[in-house]
Amino acid sequence: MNNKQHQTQQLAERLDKAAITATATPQLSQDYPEINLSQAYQIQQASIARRLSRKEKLVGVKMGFTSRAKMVQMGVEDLIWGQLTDSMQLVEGGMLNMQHYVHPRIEPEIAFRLKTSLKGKVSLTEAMAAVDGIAPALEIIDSRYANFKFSLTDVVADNSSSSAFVLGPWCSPGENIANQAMILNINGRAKEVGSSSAILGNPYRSLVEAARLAGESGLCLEAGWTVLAGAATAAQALPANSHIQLKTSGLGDVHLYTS
Ligand code: OOG
Ligand code: MG
Repeated sequence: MNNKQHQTQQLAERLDKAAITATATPQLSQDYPEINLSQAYQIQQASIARRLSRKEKLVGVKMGFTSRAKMVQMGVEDLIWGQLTDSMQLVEGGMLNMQHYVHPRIEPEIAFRLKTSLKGKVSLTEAMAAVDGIAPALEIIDSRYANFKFSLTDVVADNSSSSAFVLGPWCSPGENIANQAMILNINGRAKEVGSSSAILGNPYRSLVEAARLAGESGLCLEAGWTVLAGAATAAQALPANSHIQLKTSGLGDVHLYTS
């Protein structure tokens, strides 16, 4: 193992431990300004390998910064992606234990379920043909960095803040997803109101980008996987002892409780 590979493993361990212990860690870019995007994805990959060695299973990928609202909120302009494992999935209407997270936030999203694999450059039509279900989804993001502040390489190394997700009922992909109203309610109050069209104009475009970006790292989106298209609005801080609901105009709702 050369020095860079050793550093990649060490930083993956640092981020993995920060996640497991729900303790914030300083931004990697402050200590190691030389880390580039390619090494950041290698750190992400190494942190996922640690999860897989603990018997977690890869179940999909998530896209980030696919809406203007998210780019503006976090000050990052590039599309990013991260990986989802089975242990991150919560049951619909389930309870999230806030003590397992540093400073979790909640996002209103759309999820795709794939019936066939997608790798590399695919057309919009090919991406649509690979989907056998679409669902409203809540993503819980939790940056492992202090104050939820990071650079592009920091957030990529940190698996794009992935921490948990909840899927609502699967609908047929024939439903119109390009112009769904998305209302994020916290304790019965609308905290974010947006449209699925905020996600790259059409959430299916996010699936095209997911296949392309994962393909650049040699990863194929597999049949049966879930792909989260990215938040349609800015994220909201997740309060304790609360009821969270995403209401959509035509895809149904998804719920979560926090302790
Ligand atoms: C990065 C993850 C962004 C989304 O839906 O845009 C993301 C972050 O904001 O911490 O999940
Ligand atoms: Mg998200």
